[in-house]
Amino acid sequence: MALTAAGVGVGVPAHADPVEQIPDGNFDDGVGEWWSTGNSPLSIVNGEACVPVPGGLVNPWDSIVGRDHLNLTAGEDYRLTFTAHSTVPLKPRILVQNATTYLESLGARPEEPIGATPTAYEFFFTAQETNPSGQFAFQLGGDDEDATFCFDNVSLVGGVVKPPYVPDTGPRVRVNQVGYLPHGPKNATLVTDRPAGIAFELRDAKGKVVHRGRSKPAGVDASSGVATHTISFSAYTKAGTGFTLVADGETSHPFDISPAAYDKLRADTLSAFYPQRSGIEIKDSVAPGYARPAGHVGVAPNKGDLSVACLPGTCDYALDVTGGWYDAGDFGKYVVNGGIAAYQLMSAFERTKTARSAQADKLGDGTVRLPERGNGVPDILDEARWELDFILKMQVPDGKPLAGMAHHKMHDESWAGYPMLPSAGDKTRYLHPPSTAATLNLAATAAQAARLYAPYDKAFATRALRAARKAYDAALANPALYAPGGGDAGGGPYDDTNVTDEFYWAAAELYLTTGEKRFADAVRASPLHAADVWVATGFDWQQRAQLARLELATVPNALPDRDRVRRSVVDGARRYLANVTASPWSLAYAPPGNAFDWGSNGLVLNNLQVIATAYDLTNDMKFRDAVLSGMDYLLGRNALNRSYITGYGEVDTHRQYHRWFANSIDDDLPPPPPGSIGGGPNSYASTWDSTAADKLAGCESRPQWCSIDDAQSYATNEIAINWMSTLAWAASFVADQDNGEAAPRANACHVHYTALPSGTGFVAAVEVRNTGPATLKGWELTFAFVGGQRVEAAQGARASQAGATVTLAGGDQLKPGKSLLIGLRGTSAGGANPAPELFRLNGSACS
Ligand code: 9MR
Repeated sequence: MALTAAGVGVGVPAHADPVEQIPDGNFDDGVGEWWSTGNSPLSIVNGEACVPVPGGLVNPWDSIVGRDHLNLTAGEDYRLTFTAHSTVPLKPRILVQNATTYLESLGARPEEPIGATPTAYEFFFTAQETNPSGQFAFQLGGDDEDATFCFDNVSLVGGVVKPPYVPDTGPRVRVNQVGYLPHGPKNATLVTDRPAGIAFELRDAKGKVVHRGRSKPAGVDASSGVATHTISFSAYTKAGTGFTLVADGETSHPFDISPAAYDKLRADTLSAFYPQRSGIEIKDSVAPGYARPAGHVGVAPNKGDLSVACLPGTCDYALDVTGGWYDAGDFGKYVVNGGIAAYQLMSAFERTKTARSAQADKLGDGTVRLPERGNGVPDILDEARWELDFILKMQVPDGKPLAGMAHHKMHDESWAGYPMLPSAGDKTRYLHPPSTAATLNLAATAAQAARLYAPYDKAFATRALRAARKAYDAALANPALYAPGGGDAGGGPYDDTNVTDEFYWAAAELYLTTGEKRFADAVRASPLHAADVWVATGFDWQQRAQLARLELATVPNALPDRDRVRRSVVDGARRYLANVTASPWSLAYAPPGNAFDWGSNGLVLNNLQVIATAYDLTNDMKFRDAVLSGMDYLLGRNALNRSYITGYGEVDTHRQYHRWFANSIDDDLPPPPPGSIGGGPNSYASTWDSTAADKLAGCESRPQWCSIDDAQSYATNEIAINWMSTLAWAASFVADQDNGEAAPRANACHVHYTALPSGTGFVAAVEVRNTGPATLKGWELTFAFVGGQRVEAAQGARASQAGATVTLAGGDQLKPGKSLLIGLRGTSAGGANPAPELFRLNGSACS
């Protein structure tokens, strides 16, 4: 097994006399037993060994310098140390292996390239066999440029056990390393076991103290296992960059106080989906640095996805299932996880129609780096469409057994190599049998899509709704087809044996889109409709009842018990808010038994979505503040002092587990795109992946420590679409909060909207009252339709419509206390035609 550890630690001697295996490693007496390939002649320069490394070599082993005759003992622990530098940055392979069979006891690369500054390196490993013909080697080939590589003080000592992994957690003052909104909450955490509060200072970029206060002791919380104080500096509201907090002799990482703290994050997280796409060439012009050939479009060595057969013996057809997003760092595509991710992007968009603080223009066309930019469709919908088209392709065709159901997933027959570009995958891929859960994911997301895409692509909306209905009926006819659990070869199981929640969610989406009694009845008959769904574990790909509640609460509809539904969301949000308040880290997640699940970062964010929705429903600032504080945890205010979002924060996570963003393993590959997020702390990690087993064993008692920024740790550090989608939702919400000032109260106007069916369309009366103190000279009323409605004509206003958004304008004065009546004639897309609930008069929200 190869273990890497760059940088120098202190070995713990296990035997009195560690035996030096490389006595000629300091080159005091010349080259000794060292040898090198003919193209890299070894010479001694200033007491060091140096070799020229020609540029343009194909393989690492095309230039080697090494030493044979190491005497290794199986099972014994060794420490390898050396110093090295190079005229051109190089990441050589560092090997201790059998000189004949090449069985590796150590196979490592330095984490960062070896550059001009002589640097000390240290690696620990366990010998894989007893053999007197062990070999140490640097394999140096592969760079484009000629280099000179020099090294010295090579030592290989047996009987030295690797010291335990201790992450570098930096200063004990922990902040949101990205920033705080000027008028938002500003909290930090000080790691200290001092019994009483102590003084802290906020310093500006020049080091000047701009604010002072005292910390509050907060005890030892279960998630971190460390003693903390909390620090609040919300009273300071001036914008600036490069602030630091100083307390207990420690200075925090720098951060900003800025109204724009989250604008870039909103665009980056959404732009990170494009390089995750299957079935399309990724263009450098769209995503600089991420160009790669299309994956899985039938070009060798790929085998797929144009005609993918079922697992042998499970069906007699093959489907074109090209497109969609790869699930994570693997090449699999799974309907249930695609479903929650597509839902979350569509929900972030739909929120612009219903939430007062939402900024629709920030999610419009031209806001995200993707190839469809400029096509007149909001970019976030273009991105979600990439997945929706794939999900629809997973539906069993008419005339086949289980027609209308959705195949659970498709993936390679065994795990692909790591790292690897999608276009290089050479495994056979199979469709796995249909499942009720996947089918209901198709029904729910296709129904949601039908109403959201109707203003932009009627044909797609119609097709999506037809597929959704067919899927829902197929699921009713096959209500208990469960995907098998357990370790599948080549893909994750995403198994789920309770689909009552998926039924509830699918019925809710179908009801919201169609308004049909059948679906309203199904919603109200669901045992989950009145149940307490706000479990401490939070919602995820397996638990969806919460999505039904969030949707029924926020998307305009005529459900008789809608008020109760809304109250239930607020009740749930109170619970997650209580987590934020109780945690010295403002952590929104407090799972039962302190057991952090796989992808806890996603669960933190899902809980923040619930809290944010309560803010949208109530305008109660305590919910909004909890979301903003809740983001602190992900951006560095945590036990590891590390931001989980790539490219954000002083110390960010950037070595996530991912096959084609694995720059830390292969520098021909890019790092994860900015705005990426991996799973994060996972209490069970050390029983899953070997990096976690090696470095994180025992972390369960303080789960915030169960995470490592290592490209081998899939259990704690893998990027996945469902964690990206929840970050996208939350990033959009927090970016909407601008400088953090309380939203103006919606008391300047009141709108009453009533619609009646008429012929193939509807007529509506819109009464607008100016309830503010000022006379409006010229007015403009805007609102968005939930479905495919279109205004055909208006009386009493000039009407125009872009996408779903309607603008009604007039030149008359509108005096305080006076009303206007506008008549509308419109066409509905044939679905639900609920009254819009969010109106803005001259830009301000009405009540
Ligand atoms: O996030 C998933 C987690 O909830 C499951 O327990 C685990 C096992 O089914 O799988 C996780 O998802 C992985 C999926 O199975 C395969 N693609 C990568 C996903 C993230 O690690």
